[in-house]
Amino acid sequence: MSLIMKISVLQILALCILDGVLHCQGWARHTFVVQETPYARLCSTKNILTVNGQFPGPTLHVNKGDTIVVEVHNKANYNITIHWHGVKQPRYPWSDGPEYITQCPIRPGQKFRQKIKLSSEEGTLWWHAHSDWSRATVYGAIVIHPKNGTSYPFPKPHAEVPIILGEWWKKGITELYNEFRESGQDPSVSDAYTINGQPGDQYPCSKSETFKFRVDYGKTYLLRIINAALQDILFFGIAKHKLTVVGTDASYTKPLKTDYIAISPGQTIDVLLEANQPLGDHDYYMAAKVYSSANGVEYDNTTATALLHYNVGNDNINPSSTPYLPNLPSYNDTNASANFTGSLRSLADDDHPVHVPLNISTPLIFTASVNIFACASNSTSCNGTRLAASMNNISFQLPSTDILSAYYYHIGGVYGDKFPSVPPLKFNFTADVLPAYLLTPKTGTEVKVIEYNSTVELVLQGTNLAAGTDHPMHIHGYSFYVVGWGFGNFDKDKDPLGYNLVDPPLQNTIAVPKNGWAAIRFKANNPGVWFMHCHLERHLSWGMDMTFIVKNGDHSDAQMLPPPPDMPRC
Ligand SMILES: *[C@@H]1O[C@H](CO)[C@@H](O)[C@H](O)[C@H]1NC(C)=O
Ligand SMILES: *[C@@H]1O[C@H](CO)[C@@H](O)[C@H](O)[C@H]1NC(C)=O
Ligand SMILES: *[C@@H]1O[C@H](CO)[C@@H](O)[C@H](O)[C@H]1NC(C)=O
Ligand SMILES: *[C@@H]1O[C@H](CO)[C@@H](O)[C@H](O)[C@H]1NC(C)=O
Ligand SMILES: *[C@@H]1O[C@H](CO)[C@@H](O)[C@H](O)[C@H]1NC(C)=O
Ligand SMILES: *[C@@H]1O[C@H](CO)[C@@H](O)[C@H](O)[C@H]1NC(C)=O
Ligand SMILES: *[C@@H]1O[C@H](CO)[C@@H](O)[C@H](O)[C@H]1NC(C)=O
Ligand SMILES: *[C@@H]1O[C@H](CO)[C@@H](O)[C@H](O)[C@H]1NC(C)=O
Ligand SMILES: *[C@@H]1O[C@H](CO)[C@@H](O)[C@H](O)[C@H]1NC(C)=O
Ligand SMILES: *[C@@H]1O[C@H](CO)[C@@H](O)[C@H](O)[C@H]1NC(C)=O
Ligand SMILES: *[C@@H]1O[C@H](CO)[C@@H](O)[C@H](O)[C@H]1NC(C)=O
Ligand SMILES: *[C@@H]1O[C@H](CO)[C@@H](O)[C@H](O)[C@H]1NC(C)=O
Ligand SMILES: [Cu+2]
Repeated sequence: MSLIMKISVLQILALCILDGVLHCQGWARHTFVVQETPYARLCSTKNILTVNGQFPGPTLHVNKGDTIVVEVHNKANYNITIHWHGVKQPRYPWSDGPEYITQCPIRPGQKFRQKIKLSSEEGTLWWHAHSDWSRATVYGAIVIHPKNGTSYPFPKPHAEVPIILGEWWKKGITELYNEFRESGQDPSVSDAYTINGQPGDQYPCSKSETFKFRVDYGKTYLLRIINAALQDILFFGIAKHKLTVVGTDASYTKPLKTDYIAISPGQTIDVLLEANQPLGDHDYYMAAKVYSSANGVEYDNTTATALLHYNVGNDNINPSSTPYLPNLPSYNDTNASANFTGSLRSLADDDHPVHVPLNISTPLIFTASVNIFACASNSTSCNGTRLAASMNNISFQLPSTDILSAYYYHIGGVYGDKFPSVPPLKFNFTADVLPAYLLTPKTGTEVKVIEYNSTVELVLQGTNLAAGTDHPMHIHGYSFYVVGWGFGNFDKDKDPLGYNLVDPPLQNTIAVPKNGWAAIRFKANNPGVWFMHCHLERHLSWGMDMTFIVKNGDHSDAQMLPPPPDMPRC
């Protein structure tokens, strides 16, 4: 035991010596202190949960393939966990973070050393809290640089910046969450969207703090855009400037020139911005606003802005001039959202080959539905019915101890292994009118167990139960190829003929279009317990979730690594 410890210490030292300084690039250590911090926005101040007092939280800079260590200290009064969104954590689900799936919460006063194991990811990812709705303010960027000696598959930008989109409520997040839980209805809509934590000058008391990005005419910049909003897919654009998409979810794409992007909660999109507008006396707004497709569901119709400012010798912007605003699609423009998402293509060149599974061993079809339950009989605030959500008609219930330890230590009674491979009932999923008897799902904590190295095709089918809308589905532990999508019901005979098996985008989050479907493929070569869920926080809380258990392979390098000694306990 102590010999092993000594060897690993020596290995770490060796890496440090190779780097030539007392700073170990490959095994960098960070400390995240989760705490309550007062922040003023929209003319009032409230305490929010932050990491190290920063909002947005600190950016982690890593190189492709690194393993880093983050020691998370919980100095707040709430349970917390941290998830490294899009980091596959090969064979090591222990640090993945979703509460009661791979770990018990880090309780107030406790700490947890998390190991973040990067592998093939390169580009932009992010980290966020994964317990209740604390991710509303507990988030930050992960910037994954190319390995030393390699570079971007595009000319090196003059500079780069994370652009993190978020959502702000005047009331506290705990209050918002408790009201949502008690009412059984949709949550209150946000009071503002934010860009790097700032709503921008379309909102009161926000002008002086507006995020400002300064550029030189003629240069090209890399924007690493992250949607950290709780509840909404967003449109984003910059007035009079084209964006060239070059990556999504830490995987490069073929360059795609566009006036706007649609970005799902959970998703990241890297774009190049050419500062090519004639010098004038105006600034240009970059702006984010909602895409909300559910009929009759309220939405926040405000617009967050930041400024794109050209450095001119003597800063001759006329202070009374109004910056130009971008023209973004209308809040309900499903075509604009689906069309953008469907236009992404993997780079698929010699240095960035695609490995789409072609021989599928495990075909799966999961529906994603919004549902309705009767109120609990003892509820005083619930009015007749409450909203719920499900996949394959099971509304997922979080257990009270984590599924990963239950699996690893063979503890019974925590979860069942009966998650269905196909919808238990076939109906016209996207019909305009559906019978009421379909509306109420079952509840349960069911997992889908799959063999190591299975080749999985999963068709995610949206339904029009309760209210059809888009569902940004996110899977932990994997990236997947999006081989097809469409509106209406998936047709297993016709739709596969239209699949893109040549250069489909590699993502970890895919917006399943309103009353439509998306087909994804991945090879199940990462053993462990991996959560899959809608990244709209209200749908996640209502149960639009499930869990995969990917079994160990025969060889020792195809098996889960043992847990760290400081796993939090329930
Ligand atoms: C990266 O490579 C360069 C030479 O290509 C070398 O000078 C530098 O020390 C390397 N940095 C690290 C962190 O390995
Ligand atoms: C947003 O909605 C509010 C309330 O319905 C309305 O007063 C306002 O004009 C709307 N703003 C925009 C920009 O559509
Ligand atoms: C979008 O909303 C506008 C009014 O707000 C409505 O006129 C239009 O029909 C809607 N479009 C779709 C596709 O629902
Ligand atoms: C979306 O596209 C379909 C056909 O491609 C068209 O029928 C429909 O009117 C479009 N909707 C909007 C809101 O543009
Ligand atoms: C997006 O819309 C454009 C113009 O309407 C069309 O040419 C293109 O095929 C659409 N792309 C997708 C993926 O639907
Ligand atoms: C496809 O996979 C099955 C096992 O799942 C195997 O028996 C078969 O040989 C494979 N076919 C091809 C063409 O690789
Ligand atoms: C209602 O009853 C359930 C158990 O039946 C319990 O878990 C819950 O805390 C109760 N809620 C209230 C508001 O009393
Ligand atoms: C309760 O539901 C009824 C019928 O749907 C509705 O008329 C009433 O306004 C609701 N009350 C509250 C407090 O939401
Ligand atoms: C399913 O519902 C849609 C929308 O109402 C309708 O257009 C379609 O014809 C229906 N499909 C079947 C097979 O009934
Ligand atoms: C879901 O299961 C419940 C309980 O068995 C059933 O009443 C309902 O019709 C099912 N709904 C769907 C969409 O399968
Ligand atoms: C898993 O698949 C890879 C190739 O895709 C192969 O090299 C490896 O041997 C397989 N492992 C097992 C345990 O089947
Ligand atoms: C915090 O987590 C512990 C361990 O799971 C649990 O017993 C406790 O109820 C949680 N506290 C809150 C406020 O959720
Ligand atoms: Cu959803």
